[in-house]
Amino acid sequence: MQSDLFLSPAQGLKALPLRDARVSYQPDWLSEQEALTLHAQLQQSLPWRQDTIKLYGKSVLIPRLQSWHGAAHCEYTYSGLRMIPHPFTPLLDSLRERLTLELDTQFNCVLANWYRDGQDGMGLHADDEPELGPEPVIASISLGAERKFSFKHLPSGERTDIQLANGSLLVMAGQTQRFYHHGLSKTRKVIDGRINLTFRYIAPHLCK
Ligand SMILES: O=C(O)CCC(=O)C(=O)O
Ligand SMILES: [Mn+2]
Repeated sequence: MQSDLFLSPAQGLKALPLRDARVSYQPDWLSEQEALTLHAQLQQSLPWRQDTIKLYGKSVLIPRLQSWHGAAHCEYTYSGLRMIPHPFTPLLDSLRERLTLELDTQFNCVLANWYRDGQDGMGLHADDEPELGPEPVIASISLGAERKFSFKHLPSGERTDIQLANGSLLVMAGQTQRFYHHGLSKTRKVIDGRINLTFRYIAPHLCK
């Protein structure tokens, strides 16, 4: 059983009023300066790659750069892309340790996304790959430019938008991935970069 501790207001996380979901948010998990420093360090040090996916038979570059880190068994298939993990770097590991302590939840992999400006984004999707298990806890840290993050409630089509601040933490848990899609829409208004880290747990026994 995953703990409910991460919803504790004492830690600064506040539950968002989304039905059928468990989502909580803290705008200032890191200070603005810490977050900008981390953004610069990660931008320089991670082995970023820009993958291509097939769309209607054509190869297209995905609109962001990515870097996948985790335990050796954490191979991850995402939009048809098979990703082999790089090891955790000391920086990523220190964030993982803090999240584990504060959320009382284990994480063994992290997807880093670098959106170079507002023209980069991520389409609506659910993080519902079988290797994440039925009710994954996903801890998402935002560094750099503030961007609009959207939830779409699948049964009703209702959309809820939230601005993800520099230094913020968003936690999705419970049935969120079953009842919602989420994504980061593109915008001409944002010219600065943003790095997002989504920490996850892949159970060894659920790997193919
Ligand atoms: O950049 C974000 O805030 C979202 C990233 C995301 O949904 C993902 O990596 O699956
Ligand atoms: Mn996602």
